[in-house]
Amino acid sequence: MSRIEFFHAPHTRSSGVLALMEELGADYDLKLMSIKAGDQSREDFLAINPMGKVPTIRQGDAVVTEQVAVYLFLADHFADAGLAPAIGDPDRGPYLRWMAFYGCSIEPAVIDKAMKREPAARATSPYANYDTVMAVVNQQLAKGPWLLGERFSAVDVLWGAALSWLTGFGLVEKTPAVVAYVERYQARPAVQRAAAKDAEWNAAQEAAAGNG
Ligand SMILES: N[C@@H](CCC(=O)N[C@@H](CS)C(=O)NCC(=O)O)C(=O)O
Repeated sequence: MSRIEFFHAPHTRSSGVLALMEELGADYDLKLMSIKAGDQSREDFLAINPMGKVPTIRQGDAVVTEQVAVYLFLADHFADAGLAPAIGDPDRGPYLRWMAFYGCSIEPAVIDKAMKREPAARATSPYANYDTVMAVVNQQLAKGPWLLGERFSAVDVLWGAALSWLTGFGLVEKTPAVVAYVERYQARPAVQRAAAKDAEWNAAQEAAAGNG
């Protein structure tokens, strides 16, 4: 079977996938990119992901893009790590629900709010409205410790990484439930290893660009 190639740029949405790789103990070929240097717009990368976005995964000719698909794919591929409830497991449905909720509801809601864009009418909007999204998220996180209760899974890496940057940029309110969840996520050794790698790569890219 072909090896997994991971196209990653430090301090971006692919940083969560880097943390997932650490959590999974995954073996992969790193393709390090710099957003500032414009690597995402290079022809050779656009031939793989015409959206010019990270995270991007390639295994042989199979390309996986979009965070939710990437997390699902990797957690299933490295199933021995136990971060993906299997088909038939009662946690599988809620696991898929919170994966999809991320891409379909919280990201569009938060970006619309940050850009001060009025959401579409409730009946048409994919996420109802921002306040409803955040109320539902907070209610779930307050049950804790993880989105599936006691069971930590790949969906927590997606949400932990996202809520880290969303609260960091002030795009999501730091409620007690959100803060406690982010703290639990950031305390994980795998997440800390990924953050250290990312910081090192980011510093190297800055130095190469003459900003170091
Ligand atoms: N829909 C994509 C969004 C990924 C995304 O926006 N990635 C940003 C980094 S945070 C990116 O690659 N930006 C480069 C660019 O658009 O030039 C996903 O869910 O993976």
